[in-house]
Amino acid sequence: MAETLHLWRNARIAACDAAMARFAPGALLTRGPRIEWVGAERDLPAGCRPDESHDLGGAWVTPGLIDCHTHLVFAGTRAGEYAERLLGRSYQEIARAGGGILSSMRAVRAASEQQLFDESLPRLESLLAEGVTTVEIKSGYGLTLKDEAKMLRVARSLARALPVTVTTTLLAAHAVPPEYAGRPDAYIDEVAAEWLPTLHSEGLVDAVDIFCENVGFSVKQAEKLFASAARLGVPVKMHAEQLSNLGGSLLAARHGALSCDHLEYATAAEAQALAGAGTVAVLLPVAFFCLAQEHEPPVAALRSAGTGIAIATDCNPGSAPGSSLLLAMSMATRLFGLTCEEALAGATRHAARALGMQEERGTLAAGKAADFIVWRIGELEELGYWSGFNPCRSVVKAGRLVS
Ligand code: DI6
Ligand code: FE
Repeated sequence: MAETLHLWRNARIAACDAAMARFAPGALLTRGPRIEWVGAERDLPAGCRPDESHDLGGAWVTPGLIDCHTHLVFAGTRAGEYAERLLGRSYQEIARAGGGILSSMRAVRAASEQQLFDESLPRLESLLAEGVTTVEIKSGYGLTLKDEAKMLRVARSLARALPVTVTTTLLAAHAVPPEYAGRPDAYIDEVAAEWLPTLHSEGLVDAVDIFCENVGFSVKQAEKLFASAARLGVPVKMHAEQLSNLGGSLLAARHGALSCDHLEYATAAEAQALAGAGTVAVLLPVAFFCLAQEHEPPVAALRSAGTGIAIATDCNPGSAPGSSLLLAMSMATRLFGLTCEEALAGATRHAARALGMQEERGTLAAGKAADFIVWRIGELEELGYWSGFNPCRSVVKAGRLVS
């Protein structure tokens, strides 16, 4: 049976493509889960006979937002550590004393798969409610083969529970687990040689990531992991230059990583290298804010190098306890100096590239997924302006109105 043709008309459309094209009044034609046509209403294909027509009343429409960096599957919170940080203890001090990521690890290991799912679901619901239709979810709090698999399976089940596309990233290289204390090289060898191939063969891994940092792993260790990923054809990503500069981003560029994330301490030369490799710079302003960081990412250098800049929540219990991409976009404008338009492109087109999904998502164009959002806003710049208010009116996921 032919799939139903839907016309969504009388909209102000922000395609979020490279030209940031706008159509007003604009229209979209969708057939099943795909966009068939998008443009100005007066250019609608002659003789088009939609099965259903929806008048959007002049509302703004953008692609479904994409949160390309989250750790949203976790158990418990680290509110106690936050209180300590407010009193002056640093994130690194807490990590070195066995708290931080290892404290979330203990909570995740102790949680059943169902508990982990139940605790994580509201965070994904919160993203969906504000127009996020694609989310990347990392593991990294299990730190055993069994518990990393548990986290990744929960990420997959969340995708079945809600109308959100989920991509999974193996971040076993997040911290050295107690079983390998003092032996980070042995741990990376195990992850590279055993865990990654096993979890990949189970269909649980869409990409691999590593926390390259003075409290995380070295560039050399990252290289080992990336070599294993390359053998399996798994794309790589990297947390780099967040708290210090180890030069991980240069390795990420050499390996053609999908994205390099954080980058507060990155240099202009590193921005250039990322641009040359087509690696997206993912900025995470909520973590910057919650860690009270002062060293800003080199936005001017990224811009002039032409590096794609994506914005994500980094939703995690330690450095970014929150689940609002709209807030992250607003923080990206105020804290990092992005324009509202750059923040919107960062949560759509560039975020899609950071996940290797640019052929299917991130812009409104014929052939792409019919994921789009109808907003209750008067000006497009309100996306990037509201700081703790959600103007999402409706979500269309794969051609279906889901909220
Ligand atoms: N960088 C981050 O911002 C998160 N992980 C990472 O590598 C923080 C994770 C945490 O503190 O739980
Ligand atoms: Fe992160």
